[in-house]
Amino acid sequence: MNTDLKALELLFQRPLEPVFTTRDQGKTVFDLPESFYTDRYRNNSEEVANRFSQNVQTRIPLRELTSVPNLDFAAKLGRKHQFSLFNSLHREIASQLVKLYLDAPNLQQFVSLAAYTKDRLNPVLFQYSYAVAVAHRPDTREVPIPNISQVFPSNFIEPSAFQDARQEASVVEKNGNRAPITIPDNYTASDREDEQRLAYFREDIGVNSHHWHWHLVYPASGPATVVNKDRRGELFYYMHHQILARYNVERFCNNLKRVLPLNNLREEIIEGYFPKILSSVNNRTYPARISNQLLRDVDRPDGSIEISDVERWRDRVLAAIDQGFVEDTKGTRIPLDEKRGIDILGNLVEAAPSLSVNMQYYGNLHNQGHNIISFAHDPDARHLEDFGVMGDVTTAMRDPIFYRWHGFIDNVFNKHKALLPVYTNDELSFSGINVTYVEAKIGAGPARPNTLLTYWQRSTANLAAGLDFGPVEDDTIGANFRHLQNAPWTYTFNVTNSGARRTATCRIFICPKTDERNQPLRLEEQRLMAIEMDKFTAELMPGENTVRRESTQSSVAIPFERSFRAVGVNYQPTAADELARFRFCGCGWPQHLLLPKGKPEGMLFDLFVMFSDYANEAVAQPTNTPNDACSTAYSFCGLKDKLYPDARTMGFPFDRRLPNDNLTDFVGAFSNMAKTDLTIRFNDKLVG
Ligand code: CUO
Repeated sequence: MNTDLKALELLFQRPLEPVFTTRDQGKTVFDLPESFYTDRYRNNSEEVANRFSQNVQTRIPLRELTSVPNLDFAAKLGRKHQFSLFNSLHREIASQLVKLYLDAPNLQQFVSLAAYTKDRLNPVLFQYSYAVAVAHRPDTREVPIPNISQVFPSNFIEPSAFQDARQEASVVEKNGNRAPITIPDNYTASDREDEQRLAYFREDIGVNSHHWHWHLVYPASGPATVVNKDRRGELFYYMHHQILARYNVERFCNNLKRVLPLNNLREEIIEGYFPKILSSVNNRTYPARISNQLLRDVDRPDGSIEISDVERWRDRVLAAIDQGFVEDTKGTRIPLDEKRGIDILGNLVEAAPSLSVNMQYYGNLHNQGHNIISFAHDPDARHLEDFGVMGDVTTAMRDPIFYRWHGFIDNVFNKHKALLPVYTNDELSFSGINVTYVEAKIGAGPARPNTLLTYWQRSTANLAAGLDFGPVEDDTIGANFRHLQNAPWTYTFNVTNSGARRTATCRIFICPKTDERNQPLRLEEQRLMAIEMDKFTAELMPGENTVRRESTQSSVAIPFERSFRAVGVNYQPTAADELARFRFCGCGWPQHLLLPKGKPEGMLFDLFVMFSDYANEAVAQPTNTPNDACSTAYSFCGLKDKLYPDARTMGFPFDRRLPNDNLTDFVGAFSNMAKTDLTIRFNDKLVG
């Protein structure tokens, strides 16, 4: 491998250690120009360099910088401060840094720039901006970006596990002999707290790293090439909408009622949250929020927010939705129509400063909500506490309040969608296509059709990249944790095509049938909680067709290995196609949570499938876009460097009101749709 590319990969490792220490399991060290050493080490740079170059196999020489950057713009964010993408100041710093990295004239200069800046910046800021740059530079396509849980594992696991990890690393030197570190189950609260029933979902490592990865692929600030992606505002709505749908359904599975959206910022927040995870930059646990906390105006050195600001923005956004248009800075009205409306709203509500049609007027609704909530415990910094988990995309989904805040945001979008015309027969039908049979069945054996299974599993993932301790010869530390799992299944659909050969888009959803009290849900409720399971194209020949699809092929999920793939040269595949897969592929819902938990006695869902006409939905991609092998989770993450591959609005057909009162009537009215009862049974055992 090209040493520059290797160097880039190694810069993800050991985020808190100076750049001159060894990497790659002690085998590699950078040969740094004298000017790269920070003041602290400059006087004895030779000694330092000698110390770390003993026993190394590879030395990677780095070039002098052709121009040394002025990093004053980043000085406001100290090395030990928490970095937040929701904070406008931090986002602005990151945006400048990303630009600096993207502007590096060639690969060698980019490597040198990254190495030079690494020890002069807040480490989380560095890792984020660096990852965004690696993901977007055309000459770094081959560099794998490690999962955030591997770079900053302490943001994901219970800290007492780290003591074990440290001990294990110093006592047991050899790679294969080290016992994985066990992360305890349910460590954040007792069952006295009802919300704890959802901890397996909120605190899942794969869920949180997906969310981090999504915001890495779709940053709200930065150079236009990075921010202004096809339908990003709509995707912000849709990805978070699906999280809410999944969370609400998961609540039903655990006999809890739907999330109460956080409509009133003046009311006490019932849900407390004590995260018990460490921040890597300052070695302190994330602050907690006690139960029944009242939100207050935030007035801190790095930003002030008044609750009344947020309320005013909310009212303006809602008024715009009711009127059906937004106004840009010149007062020009831009309609919130069926196609573009949701994209405009997504960028405006989030908000992405360069894409919001009028940031001054519609404000920064979603981000500032995160911030106000994240400082509820210390709004004026009198206790010198940093933000809670809601302040960081890496950790926000752990807190029950995340779902209440995003429940409110989702309702804003849903109000817009509800005002659009009901889908017409023309839009919903596909003439000549008749779906006659629907089935989902586990494995190839004699399993009962339409009964799917979930259970607990323990898995081990290597979190070594971010462990800045232990003998350097060996960077393998496994973290062993419990997570939900599902038995893989196969869908089978029989479709009769009475016309010529056609291409169809097959859309699969599951909808809950009843709420937590076993009361039947109306179609209008079901559609808002419809969970997208998969979407793919199928060729339909004249006559009878059988369409089969594996659950593991889902367009929303990525396999466990990809959520938790190991980093480092040793783990990287060499074959070109596999290497391609290995690239920027960490975005995607974790496969092990593809299916809601269900209930021990079985929980009933509607399994819904729709075949629509691909001719109306195909998207012509710009030519010369590189082939990207890791596009399997495109429903939530889009395609790298390409247009979103489905011309329908996201969530179709459930994103708008439907012409019927219940799902049976709806499906009955269209031959290109079908449904069946699906039971999800949860086996409360640890399997495998
Ligand atoms: Cu992903 Cu609020 O946007 O956390």
